[in-house]
Amino acid sequence: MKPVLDYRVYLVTDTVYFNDANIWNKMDAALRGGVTLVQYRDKTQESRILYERALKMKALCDKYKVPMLVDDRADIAFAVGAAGVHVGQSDLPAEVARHMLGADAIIGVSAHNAEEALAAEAAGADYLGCGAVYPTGTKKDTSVIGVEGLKAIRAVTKLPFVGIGGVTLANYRDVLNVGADGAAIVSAILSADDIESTVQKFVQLSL
Ligand code: 3NM
Repeated sequence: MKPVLDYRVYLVTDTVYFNDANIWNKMDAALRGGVTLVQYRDKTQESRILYERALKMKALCDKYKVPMLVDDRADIAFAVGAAGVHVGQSDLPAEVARHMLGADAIIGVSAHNAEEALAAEAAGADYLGCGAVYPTGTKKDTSVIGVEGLKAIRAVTKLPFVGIGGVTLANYRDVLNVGADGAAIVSAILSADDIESTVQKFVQLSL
């Protein structure tokens, strides 16, 4: 059966954080704090390293019973038994990821506007990642769509979607208030001084 995911506080990783030997303690703190979903996203590594890190991340997520998705790489998602994959507009098409991972896999698709949201829905996406909501230093090749952009996507689809890009404790409620089911967050969690309590605050705000 396809799992029902909780998109509220969706932690996404970035390659730079894996340069820090402390990354696994940071992930553990985020999971202890209550992140509801994790995406292993690591753009610039060779497949063997991706596989080994994804396997380690999956074991950690399993300890907290939190589902894990893999960015871009359906093969790595399959190899480690992840819940699914998240694909961007220049990654494998959603239909192909679905064919590779099966009916019960979660397939997330990045959508920057209503047209991409409708195309993703037609392709069988389970949820959408929409952004960048706010300016972000974590991903260079994106542009800001604002909460207005999220509203336009909410107007055309009933699929669950998360806002991504520049989401912090200060603006998280604004993202939920325009109808997003949650937010996907990198730096506001992984760069926080106290990761566990920061995640607890996001969770509190989501209630
Ligand atoms: N995708 P932070 S923005 C991975 O716009 C990613 O599609 C984006 O990082 C998009 O929470 C982004 O540190 C990075 O701003 C989000």
